[in-house]
Amino acid sequence: MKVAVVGATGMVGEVMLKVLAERNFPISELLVVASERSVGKILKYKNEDYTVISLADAVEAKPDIAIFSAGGDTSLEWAPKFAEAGTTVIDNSSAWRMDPTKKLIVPEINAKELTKDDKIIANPNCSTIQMVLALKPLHEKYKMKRVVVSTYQSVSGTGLKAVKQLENEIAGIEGEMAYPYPIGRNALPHCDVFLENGYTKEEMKLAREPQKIFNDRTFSVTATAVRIPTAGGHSEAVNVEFENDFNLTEVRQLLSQTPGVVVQDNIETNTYPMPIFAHDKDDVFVGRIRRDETQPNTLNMWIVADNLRKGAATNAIQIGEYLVENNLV
Ligand code: A2P
Ligand code: 11C
Repeated sequence: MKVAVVGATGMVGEVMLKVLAERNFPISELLVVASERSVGKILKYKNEDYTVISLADAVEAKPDIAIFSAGGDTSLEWAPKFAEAGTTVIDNSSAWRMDPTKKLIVPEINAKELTKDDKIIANPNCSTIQMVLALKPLHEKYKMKRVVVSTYQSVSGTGLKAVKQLENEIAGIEGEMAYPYPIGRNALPHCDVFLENGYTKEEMKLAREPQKIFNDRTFSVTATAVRIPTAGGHSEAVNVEFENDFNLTEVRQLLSQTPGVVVQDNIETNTYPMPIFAHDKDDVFVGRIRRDETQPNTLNMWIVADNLRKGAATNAIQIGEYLVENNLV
């Protein structure tokens, strides 16, 4: 496959190159693409040097697959140009996710929807991916009615500038601010921009994307998204009400048997998911599994994943793997 990584110099782009190499993605030619500012820069892939090229040159090269993580505006402008040239675009931005003509894919859940005609495929938001992966086997078995999620999101989700802000604060250095307030020793109930309904865009991604991924509008999700001073890894407290009752042993069993999900749940040994355990891993970790004692058929759990991996790069590359394995590119 001729593969382009668009946004290769960015935080997610860097992880994409790493994950492509780790998984030995079948690449015959690799194009690393970024803004004009970075053209000519050298990036490493499998210990070899690759020179960053522009978007225009990348379109002309007609790659089979282009994996984008270069922001929504770049995707809106350039994904259609690649698609027109015959390239299949897997886009990690929020640009196309809710477009009814585009599919929103978590491979373990709905890759079967993909066909050769899907030229722009959307990768869901990081905090959505880890939540739906854990909810999938439970929804199939007990049928979800309502989900209440509160997130504890790392600064890496915002990008390099936010990582730098946290590092500067820890080192006591004054520098550029990515957030309107300090993030060290703080918690900001403010991820992405505020919308007219009083929610943030991140909260509305969590509310809307799961229905599209499950192709099911019979359940609803409400969210509060909070930024915390963690370098990497998003955590979520998830409360789910089901139509049907469950038993906790079976819930743990269902989750343990789900590809991509790892149960870490033993209060006797203080075993529960944390960002420091999830770091650099592709799995989604679930623990603190317990019954909500305030109402029937309701479960509480704690879900953690590396937001740059399963939440972004790994999920996008798994979509690419599915396309290749099923001759869809
Ligand atoms: P560049 O490094 O040249 O600015 P992050 O989210 O970590 O900031 O990364 C964003 C990625 O998207 C970077 O690789 C960045 O390239 C790329 N990017 C940003 N704006 C554009 C643009 N207008 N055209 C192409 N790539 C872009
Ligand atoms: C965050 N979820 O941590 C974001 C980062 O819609 O893909 C990714 C933004 C997106 O703030």
